Amino acid sequence: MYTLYYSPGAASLVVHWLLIETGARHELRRLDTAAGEHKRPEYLALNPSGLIPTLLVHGEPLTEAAALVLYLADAHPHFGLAPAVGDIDRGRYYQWVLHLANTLQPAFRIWFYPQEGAGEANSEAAKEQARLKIEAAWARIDAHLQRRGPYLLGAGVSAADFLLCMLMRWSRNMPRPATAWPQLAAHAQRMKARPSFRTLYEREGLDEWR
Ligand SMILES: N[C@@H](CCC(=O)N[C@@H](CS)C(=O)NCC(=O)O)C(=O)O
Repeated sequence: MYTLYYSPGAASLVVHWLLIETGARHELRRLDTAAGEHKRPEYLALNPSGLIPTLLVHGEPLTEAAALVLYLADAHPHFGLAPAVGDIDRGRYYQWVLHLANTLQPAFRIWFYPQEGAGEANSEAAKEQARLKIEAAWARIDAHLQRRGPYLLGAGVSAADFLLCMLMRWSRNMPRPATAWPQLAAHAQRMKARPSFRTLYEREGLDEWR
């Protein structure tokens, strides 16, 4: 039994999506970020960084969205969302999940919280650097999908594609969203066509980027 602490559209989205996709039994605890619920002592006891998401697995807290993606794919192997350990595709899978988590996600953090890195006075410059990094990542992934797609690992979807799709969603209001790149646009369309995506949107009360 899982319990997901989430906020609509936040980094918890990919975890929620995989819980739905795998049919895993779970309950949701919505955090009101405007009220600072994710900074209260009871939540910090679960996630000392005060960030979203946190997943309770049989009552034990796990954090870091990408780690939760890897964990859930392995915990529900019959869905085939992760290649076998030792297979070269497993290496490629790690490569993509870590690339997304280490390169794109931190750049989005700067895009959405530009004051964090270099202070309020330098927010615009920080955002501009983040935008360039994000766009460079889209170009790289788009070229990869063109050569080796339609999914990150080729013919079959993996948990990495869910993470990619969440990050693409975050770019929807940027000057050049991910879907400006044709292979990424096709990837997003395919991922959004999954029945689990509709359920996810209903449960999180989302409307944008359908
Ligand atoms: N590395 C963390 C980052 C999570 C993160 O930045 N979450 C954002 C929401 S998308 C958050 O908690 N923001 C609220 C805050 O920073 O106060 C993860 O992947 O779980």
